Amino acid sequence: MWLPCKCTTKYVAAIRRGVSASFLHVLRRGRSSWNSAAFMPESAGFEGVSGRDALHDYSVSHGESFWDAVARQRLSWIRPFDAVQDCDLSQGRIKWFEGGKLNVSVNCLDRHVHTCPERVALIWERDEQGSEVRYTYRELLEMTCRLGNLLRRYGVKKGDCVTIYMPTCPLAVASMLACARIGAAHNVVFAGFSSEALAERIRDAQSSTVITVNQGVRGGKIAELKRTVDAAVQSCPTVQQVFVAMRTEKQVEMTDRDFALEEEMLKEDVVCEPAAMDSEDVLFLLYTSGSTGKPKGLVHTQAGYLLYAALTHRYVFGYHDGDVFGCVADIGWITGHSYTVYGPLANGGTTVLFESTPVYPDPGRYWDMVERLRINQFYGAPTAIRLLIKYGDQWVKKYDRSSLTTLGSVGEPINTEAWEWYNRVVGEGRCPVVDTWWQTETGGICIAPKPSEPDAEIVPGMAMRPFFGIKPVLMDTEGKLLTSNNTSGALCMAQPWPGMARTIHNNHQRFLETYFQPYPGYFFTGDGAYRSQEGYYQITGRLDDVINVSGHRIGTAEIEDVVNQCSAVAESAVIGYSHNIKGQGVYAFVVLKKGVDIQEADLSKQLNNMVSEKIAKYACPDFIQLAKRLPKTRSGKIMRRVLRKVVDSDLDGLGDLSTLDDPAAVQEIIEGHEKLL
Ligand code: 6R9
Repeated sequence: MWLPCKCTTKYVAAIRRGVSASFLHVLRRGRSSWNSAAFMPESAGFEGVSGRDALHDYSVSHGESFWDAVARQRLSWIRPFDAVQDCDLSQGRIKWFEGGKLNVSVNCLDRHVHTCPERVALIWERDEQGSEVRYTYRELLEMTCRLGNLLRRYGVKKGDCVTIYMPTCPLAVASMLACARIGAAHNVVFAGFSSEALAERIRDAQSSTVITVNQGVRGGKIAELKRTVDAAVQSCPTVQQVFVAMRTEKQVEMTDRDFALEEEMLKEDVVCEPAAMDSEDVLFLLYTSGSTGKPKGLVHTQAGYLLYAALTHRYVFGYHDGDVFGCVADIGWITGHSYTVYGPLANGGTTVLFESTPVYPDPGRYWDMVERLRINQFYGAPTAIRLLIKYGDQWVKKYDRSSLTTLGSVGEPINTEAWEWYNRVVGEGRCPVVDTWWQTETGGICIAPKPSEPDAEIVPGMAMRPFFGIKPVLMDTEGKLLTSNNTSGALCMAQPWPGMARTIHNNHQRFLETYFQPYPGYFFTGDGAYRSQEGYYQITGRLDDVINVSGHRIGTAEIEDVVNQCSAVAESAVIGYSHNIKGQGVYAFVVLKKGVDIQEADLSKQLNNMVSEKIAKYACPDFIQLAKRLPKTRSGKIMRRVLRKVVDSDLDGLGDLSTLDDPAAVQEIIEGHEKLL
């Protein structure tokens, strides 16, 4: 694996000499605006606005001038934008900062190299505890430039899409930034996905180039990532080259199409001219699950996404220059994109790349890391917190956590017990716990307790306050706006914001249908929420057939698709059920084909193998219940609502069963469920 080299200062020298006039102009502007430490209201001239709530009101009622000022201040532009926004939610049209030109990698790297080249950008917390490696901004820029030049040499152009199938590591970050530098889009695929899931994403993105590692190392276990890529690219005719980085010493089989990444990088120059990108050019695709059909490649663009990631990173977590930010999410998810990579780097921060698991080599791993790296803001998932609670407080208390100032939570609702433990045991009651609600679609955090006035209350388990520029609303089942407080409904957004996704790759129609048609004029999140008497938001969970297993989003339809491919299976219905560690677990109802005789243990083995091969391990069913038939409506639709109630043991809540084709099916399902427990 590429290690930092202390001797090359060529890039810094090049910057000082002046790489190109326009480029230096960008750097100077970046520096001067960057150092204005004060938050927006006064410095940007929002007259008469003081305090957090007034600023929030202003950001919503004067969105144009708010985002105009923030975008000019926070980003370094090659060419300033002509218009702040051209959005119409009723049409699903979202455009920000048109006419502007910029380069995201310049914003994340060069401007910091110009002012403080030796500041640490990345701390790679390798799986092997205590072997962390630091990379300065200068080193990360060099790595990025070499990679950018390499991609260019292999024909990757502006507008192409590079698939990155790597664990969280510096070369993965440099690969993302190298794409941004030359104007290619990236498509990071979570390295836990199977070869089929990877192939599907490569094909949809039509990548000519894949970047991977020989092997991954996580929790002391080896994952044969190159082998997974080999299997995937067999069904991906667009792939022309695969670059393979060496995470371990192990030599892997290389074909004519494969190239050793580090060796190739050594041939490249450390200066790489950044492409001037339009604000609305694609920065990346990221595939995520929906309630129906195949995973969708959500598209994020350059300026709006970066601005929103940077702003939320700074203000939700109270990030200050010199802090160490520890987001433990994998870069394969949006959290890794926005809060391991883009937000912190745009802010010139020091960001931790966590390669391991919360329990490796023991359940003290996170807190040992906090002590060793002096982490100030820690950002993790409730599922890990719930897991760690089980092991006891001693694993936390063993380590010095005095560096911590803020604790973040993301990915799923955080239950009160987990919130209290995080707050009391991990944070010693001195660190605000920020439960952050957002989605791949939203690009960055939309609802969180911070920023707020210093002494403002935080209610356990509540995401609470909309971020600047965010206007959440609740809708009833008829699509009417719920205006009062102390009410629940479908969570929608009434106004566009710069970080929101622009489309689904190759399927704009699906984008419109999923997010903009359910409540015309609004962006529909797919989640339900409760608004308290005080006006605070609490997320109650998905309203569609998407479930959340250990913070990983998965459509039940995707799992059913695989289960139904099993030769013994006639049909199936998959639902989520409440699981005390994972948040939700996977429960599959399976109807066998007539005449099939199979042991339940064999069926379970077969289905687990199939799901982990076709999707990923986390999507495997925890329970498989055999059923003679599934409860259906007269029009043949499976009544999942009934199945959910049975599994939640809420038989009083079964509701109206009059549309059922055959009510006896429900009784059978209830009996089968009781037997399984
Ligand atoms: C960032 C991320 C999005 C879905 C989202 C919601 C759930 C995320 C949450 C939360 C309750 C929170 N979710 N954060 N639910 N409280 N703080 O996780 O993106 O993978 O796209 O998942 O996750 O259901 O709709 P993504």
